[in-house]
Amino acid sequence: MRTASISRRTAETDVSVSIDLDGTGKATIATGVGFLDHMLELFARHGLFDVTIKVEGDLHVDQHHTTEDTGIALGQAVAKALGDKRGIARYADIHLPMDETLSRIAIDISGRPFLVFRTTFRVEKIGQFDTELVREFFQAFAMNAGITLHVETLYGDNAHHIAESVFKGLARALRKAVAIDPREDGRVPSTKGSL
Ligand SMILES: [Mn+2]
Repeated sequence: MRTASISRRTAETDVSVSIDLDGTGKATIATGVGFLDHMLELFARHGLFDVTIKVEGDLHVDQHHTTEDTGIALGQAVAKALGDKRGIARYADIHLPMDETLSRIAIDISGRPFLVFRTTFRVEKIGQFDTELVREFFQAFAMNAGITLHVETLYGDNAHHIAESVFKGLARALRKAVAIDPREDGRVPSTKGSL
């Protein structure tokens, strides 16, 4: 079973995450940040991951710690669920259109965390959500999942569409990268023998 649960408590947040990489897209998300919940529900649905996330964050400060720490815990859960990464496809990429926006996401489940993030927003807020927190989430996720993650929005205008395109793209690319490739026959997909 490729499942994992992570509980992470700091002075700023208390985060619980469970994930099943081989799920059906079922999401039970309550971060206290409506827009983040929306993005994480998309992530579960388009990844076909079953995801449960509960966060008690210091939202009286702002949404930064809650967003970042959710990314940390979700990344840790993905890494734990992947285990020794036997049999996975490892690499995947996708172009994800959302109306006028097009984003490209490429993933290597490498064990070498790295983020390239070439997505910008013309506005500071989507509703109550600070658009700069999209990058914070991706940074936290990539570092803690141990993946090389390249995100670029090739064009786009609407901030909600841009955010949605990168979250859906992350989900769709990750879904392909974690998929079991029968031709790997349970081997770790690296000439080094480990990832
Ligand atoms: Mn939407």
